[in-house]
Amino acid sequence: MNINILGIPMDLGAGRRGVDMGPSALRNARLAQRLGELGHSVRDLGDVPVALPESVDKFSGSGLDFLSPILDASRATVERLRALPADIFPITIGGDHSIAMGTVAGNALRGNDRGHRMGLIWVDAHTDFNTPDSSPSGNIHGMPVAQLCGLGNPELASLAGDWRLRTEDIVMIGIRSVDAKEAALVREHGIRIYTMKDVDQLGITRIFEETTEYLSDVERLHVSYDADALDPSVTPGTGTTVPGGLSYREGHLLMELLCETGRVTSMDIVEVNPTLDTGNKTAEVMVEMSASLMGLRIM
Ligand code: DIR
Ligand code: MN
Ligand code: MN
Ligand code: MN
Repeated sequence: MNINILGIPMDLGAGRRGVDMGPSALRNARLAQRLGELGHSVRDLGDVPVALPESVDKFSGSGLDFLSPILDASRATVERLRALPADIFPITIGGDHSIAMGTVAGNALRGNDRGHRMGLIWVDAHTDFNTPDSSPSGNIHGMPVAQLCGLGNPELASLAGDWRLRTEDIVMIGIRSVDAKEAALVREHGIRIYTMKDVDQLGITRIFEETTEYLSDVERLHVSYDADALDPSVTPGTGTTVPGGLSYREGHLLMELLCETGRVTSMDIVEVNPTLDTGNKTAEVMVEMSASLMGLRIM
């Protein structure tokens, strides 16, 4: 496969600094080399420019912290991705999870200006379905899925023009932290959610089977993998750890099973924060997760 890596060193959407170093940490953990060893042809496109918080006005947008520079970086992400040929598998590396507004929009528009029907597998401790009205933190990294569905801020909602992610084309796995008003929103919009209770009770294999069946009609399939989906003992280097997450093997198994379907067309790795890490452990684990999705086999 032809894989393109695109870095988005964004920490404007998160409450803690340092997640902008995620792309460097993942490159340092030999992301491109690891995927190359699996037989892929890998190209690193470098980084999308993202403003430094020190260099911009935090309150320049309408009511949301760092709205203007997040819009700029998201628009640049959309343009980079939509220009890629259809046979490329993009791996976008963050950066906080606000980058997914641009990555999902850009991948949806790739090869189709009106936008493909896109399935989204959101692997995360959080549902990231806040709107500016529901969010207790005001951090945009807690809002990307709602924004992609057209809720919330109108400028963030129209990164792909009129294209919208359909609420019935989303599956979330690993969930264990949802804000009160956010919970009402995900229920109202009927988002398919597998909490950690479901992971314990059903197991990853059953969840995978239900997920692929549920998303059987989509044209493209994007996996957005937040490092905090995994248990903090596995990925300590991330800004909003929540105990009781996916085990190392559960994280891998999900990627291995998704790989076997041959249906996944793009991926994000987000929320790797080396300033909170033990060595470069979290980046190393996330590189292995992406290798599993891209064909790594034990034997
Ligand atoms: C929280 C945290 N729900 C918020 N979200 C995070 O700020 O909206 N998502 N950390 O990954
Ligand atoms: Mn997230
Ligand atoms: Mn999260
Ligand atoms: Mn369906």
